[in-house]
Amino acid sequence: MHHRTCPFCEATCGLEVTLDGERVTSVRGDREDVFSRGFICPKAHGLKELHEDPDRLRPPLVRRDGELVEATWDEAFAEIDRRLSPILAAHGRNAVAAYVGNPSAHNLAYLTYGPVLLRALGTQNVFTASTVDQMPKQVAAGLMFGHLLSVPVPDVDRCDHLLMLGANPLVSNGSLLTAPNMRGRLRAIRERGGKVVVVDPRRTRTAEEADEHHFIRPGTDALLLAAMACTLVEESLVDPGPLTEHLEGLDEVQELVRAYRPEDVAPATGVPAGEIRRMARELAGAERGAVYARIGTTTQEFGTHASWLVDVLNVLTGNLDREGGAMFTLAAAGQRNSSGTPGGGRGVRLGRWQSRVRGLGEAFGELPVACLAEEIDTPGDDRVRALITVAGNPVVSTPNSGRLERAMEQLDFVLALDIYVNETTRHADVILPGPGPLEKSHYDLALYQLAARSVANYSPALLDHDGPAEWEVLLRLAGIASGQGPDADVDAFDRLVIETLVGRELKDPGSRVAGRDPAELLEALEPRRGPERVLDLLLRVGPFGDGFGADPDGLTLEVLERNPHGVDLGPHRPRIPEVLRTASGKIELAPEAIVADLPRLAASMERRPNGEMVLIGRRQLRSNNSWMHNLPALVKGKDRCTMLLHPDDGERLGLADGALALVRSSAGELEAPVELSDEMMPGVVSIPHGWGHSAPEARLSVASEHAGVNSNLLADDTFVEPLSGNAVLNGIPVEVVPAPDRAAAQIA
Ligand SMILES: Nc1nc2c(c(=O)[nH]1)N[C@H]1C(S)=C(S)[C@@H](COP(=O)(O)OP(=O)(O)OC[C@H]3O[C@@H](n4cnc5c(=O)[nH]c(N)nc54)[C@H](O)[C@@H]3O)O[C@H]1N2
Ligand SMILES: Nc1nc2c(c(=O)[nH]1)N[C@H]1C(S)=C(S)[C@@H](COP(=O)(O)OP(=O)(O)OC[C@H]3O[C@@H](n4cnc5c(=O)[nH]c(N)nc54)[C@H](O)[C@@H]3O)O[C@H]1N2
Ligand code: SF4
Ligand SMILES: [Mo]
Repeated sequence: MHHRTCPFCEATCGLEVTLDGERVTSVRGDREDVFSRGFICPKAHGLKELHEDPDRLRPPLVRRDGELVEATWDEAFAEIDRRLSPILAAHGRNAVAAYVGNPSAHNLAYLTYGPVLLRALGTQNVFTASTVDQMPKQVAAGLMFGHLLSVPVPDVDRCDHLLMLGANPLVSNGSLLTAPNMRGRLRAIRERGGKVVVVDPRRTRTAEEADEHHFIRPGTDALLLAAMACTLVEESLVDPGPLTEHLEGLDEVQELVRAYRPEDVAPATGVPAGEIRRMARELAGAERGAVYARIGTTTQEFGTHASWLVDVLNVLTGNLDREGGAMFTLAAAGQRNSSGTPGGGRGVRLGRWQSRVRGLGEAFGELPVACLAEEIDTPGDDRVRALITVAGNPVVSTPNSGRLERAMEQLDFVLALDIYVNETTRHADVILPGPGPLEKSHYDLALYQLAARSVANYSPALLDHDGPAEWEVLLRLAGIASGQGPDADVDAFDRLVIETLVGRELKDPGSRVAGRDPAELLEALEPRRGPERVLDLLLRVGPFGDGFGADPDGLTLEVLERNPHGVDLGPHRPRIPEVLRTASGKIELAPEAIVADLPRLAASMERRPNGEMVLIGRRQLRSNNSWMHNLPALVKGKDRCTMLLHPDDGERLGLADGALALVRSSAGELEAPVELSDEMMPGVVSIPHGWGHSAPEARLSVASEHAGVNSNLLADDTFVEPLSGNAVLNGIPVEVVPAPDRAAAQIA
């Protein structure tokens, strides 16, 4: 019996895995896990199938005579050096783009050593899944609190009023909110007399579980939230309490939101004014309330405004940074918003460079992925000629997939760090697979920074991996990228990495080990190597750590090794003002960049539904973005890639249940089977993302049997949210008609 953390989503559930040799005989929830207490979802069983999947790559693949064929690791690295180095030499660093995908955020090796590769590449063309996801929230948090990871999370276990917009945690299992078993946690709110309110254009499972659900027109959350804030101001319900002395711009923000009266936003949002006012009053009246919003509010036209207003409401109602409200987390390791001097800083700087073609601004070291295709297919000396993907499937996951698909053909070299030949990696010249899920260690370095409590749980690798570890692969690639050839001395490189991290820590005036002797710390970390050595360092200098001897009872990696069910470090405590890193040392309630873009939001108040349909996405319990559809247990049953539509719309558009619809947008078109359901708001259709597995040459024997269509053929790469560069994936105007009848067309 082995205990480990599930690596598939943000919930970090504890699993109990039994093995018979190399074979997995069972996967169950770990009842003793300090955080998940036995909860799991159906994807946990995917662990067994992923471990066993014959399509999962083991040795590297290298393209020879047009075919991807198996190669040794040394051959693969030699090929990368042969192909990549000349491109860097002839065309410069920006000729190589990197795309880092979602599983990287769940991968200890990628989190710790991925940045080493990116630094060695030295390219400004860094793209990640963040700009098809949460970037607006990070921009808003950065501007308000001074750090991109100062994203408040709802204190779900202590709040008595939770307002959720654009989130479906009963299916997604929570996002920017690590909290396993959200169904149980939401029920507990209701059982203690509290209230759960959901705002979503679809009556989701989460909405069904709530006390109250409001349909909203996609893309109008910022208007709704502003109108709630307006209500607080008009009805003298603003009460930030002890936060007041830490606020900058309180008067200004109150003045600004007055322009969004509930009566004026109601027609655009579809939420009646009386309901908006009541929602505001109830939030203000709650003892411990929190507003929480997720991807439906970030992957849309006013994502940064919505993200900002969520926390404006949390502040105006006095719920930010208080127990049961929206709180700042404190993770055991690598808490990114805790370095530097507490209580102030330099704030964030956005737009330090621009994308070549469209001039979109950088945010936190990356460019909007909506630009990737045009950076490749727009001629110019400095165009992108090579692409490295790290656990990402941009051909399915990013907007205007059709264009990116064609652009991939124009690349001189593609390297993929991936475990499948799929829609993206089929274009690769070299694929470097990683170990299977049981062949590597796990620690949720990123997600614990967004958890509902402070928790730490480490899982060692259970089985040996035939090949180099992921961190060694990254260091060898970093060696190639920095011109040292394919055979970098990994040990020496790793030594440099840890020395750099130790050095940086010792120089940080806020660090617990500031000024200590580096040799002493390095000695104490022996004999660990790689991510384990980095993790041990981060734990020990972290807020619960042993401080390298300062607190003998504190955390070290060894303590976690002795506690396979994890260590619970307690609920959150208020962190203001210490957590702030803004130049003013205050919470910036009216950041200049956001305020400057308000006229765009105000203008949207005049919009009215005009009979045009809009497209949104949806997540499904047995999917995980684009890549778990090759696991039989997760795709069995009837096909799920359907277009949901309200029956009244079906009747109006001549679409019966099960009929095939043709859906067109400014970017492309596709056909999908119709599923009529009154869970949809009239005027809105929903197609899940992550499908479309019919690409030639992909090696997905199971997924190709349940191919579905790729909804991102409809997302327009030119439709981005201006403040963050995030793609608009929800609220896409579409035309929906019955698909032409092919049989009839053939006869005629
Ligand atoms: N229309 C629409 N589009 C969306 C979204 C939406 O809601 N609607 N959601 C967006 C969001 S939130 C996200 S996060 C993105 C996700 O976008 P991506 O990160 O680009 O896509 P994934 O589907 O997560 O693909 C993960 C890739 O990693 C590989 N992989 C899995 N495990 C491992 C591993 O252990 N090692 C390695 N090396 N590779 C591995 C898989 O084979 C796959 O190729 O999609 C976005 N796209
Ligand atoms: N089973 C499963 N779990 C997952 C994933 C998965 O693919 N499958 N993906 C993981 C990833 S990468 C992420 S980022 C998280 C995301 O986690 P969540 O944000 O909880 O994701 P969704 O389930 O897509 O919920 C988004 C909701 O927003 C609604 N929505 C769409 N447009 C709007 C709008 O304009 N306004 C409002 N108010 N609502 C809108 C949709 O109807 C949907 O119910 O999930 C993670 N967990
Ligand atoms: S909810 Fe997420 S972490 Fe938990 S078992 Fe399911 S996929 Fe794994
Ligand atoms: Mo995501």
